Amino acid sequence: MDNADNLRGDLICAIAAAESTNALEAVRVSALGKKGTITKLMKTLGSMDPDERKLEGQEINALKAEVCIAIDERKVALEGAELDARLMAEQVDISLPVRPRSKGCVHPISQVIEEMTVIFCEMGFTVAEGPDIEEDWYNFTALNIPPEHPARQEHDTFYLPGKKNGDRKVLRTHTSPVQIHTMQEKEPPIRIIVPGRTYRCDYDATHSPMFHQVEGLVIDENTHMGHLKGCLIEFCRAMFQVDDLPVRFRPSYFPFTEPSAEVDIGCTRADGEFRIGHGDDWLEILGCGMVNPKVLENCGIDSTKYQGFAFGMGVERIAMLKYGIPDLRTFFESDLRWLKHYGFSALDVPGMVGGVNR
Ligand code: 2NM
Repeated sequence: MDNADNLRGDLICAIAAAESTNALEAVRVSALGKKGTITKLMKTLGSMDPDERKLEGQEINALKAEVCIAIDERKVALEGAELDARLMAEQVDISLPVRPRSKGCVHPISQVIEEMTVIFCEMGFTVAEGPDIEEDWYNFTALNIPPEHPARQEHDTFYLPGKKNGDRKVLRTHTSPVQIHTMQEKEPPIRIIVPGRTYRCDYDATHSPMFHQVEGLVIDENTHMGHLKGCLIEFCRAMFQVDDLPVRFRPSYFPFTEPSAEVDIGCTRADGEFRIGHGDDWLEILGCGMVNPKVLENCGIDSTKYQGFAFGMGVERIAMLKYGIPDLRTFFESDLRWLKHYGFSALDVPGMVGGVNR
């Protein structure tokens, strides 16, 4: 009896004094383990006479139950405190900046598409996308490109294996099929730009079989050539960061626009140095025009009510001019040293507020 009472006092004190779950576990083992004090006390029951054993047995079982409850309660308290301490110690400051010397970087093509997107989105355009594999009708016919047009020839277009010529699929040769889908599906006003991969069967120092385009389309009730000029002059100046950049519209021909023009920007080529801006030379950077009424009608748009303009440019060419990259083929060689040299920090996100102009 005395034994049990003493033990109760000692154990309750030890449980309360345990400062950690580990210390508490040690107390539990010292009492309830194989060689524990309570276990030993249990073993003394065997040598007692039946009456004594009954009394002592109840006493020891009560002690055991009391100690177990005290341990459990202490355990809950200690685990809670330990979790709180760990949560405090393991706090992660998610506002910390990324380590500046991170390994990856942004490919110049991605960077330039992002820069163009920011400029046009500031003007109220939204981004539209579509599949790389298209039907012949969306890539050519709807765009007023006749069956005998050279662009349709086998040596310019990647045709996918198909049954009849009429329903064979192509790798899109421009992103214009996305404009066709948009005009079919949406009521004007339409203001979209379409960045994406395009494909032509051509490979030399200035042509890659896969390349990138950004095209744009505006359709509204009173859209005219003045809107086209203002929009594209503004784009050229923002893109090349020259406020008074000379921009020239030269008459041209595309089946999908009438009238059509090619756009040149001013540049200097003196003593092997090349600069965009004022100078006595011109550099072609994009094609544009008023959307041919036939194209509008092909898409179910009433050409007596709506007009629009469209434009298209090659992303690689503009990236080469803006960032002084001399060889087109290097864009697609996945050379990590090249990428480190010409690539952009993932943190250098273009934006009109201090972004494009950095
Ligand atoms: C260019 C040049 C001129 C163009 C036309 C269209 C559409 F679908 F509206 F007819 N999309 N893109 C276009 C016009 C593209 O790229 C040099």
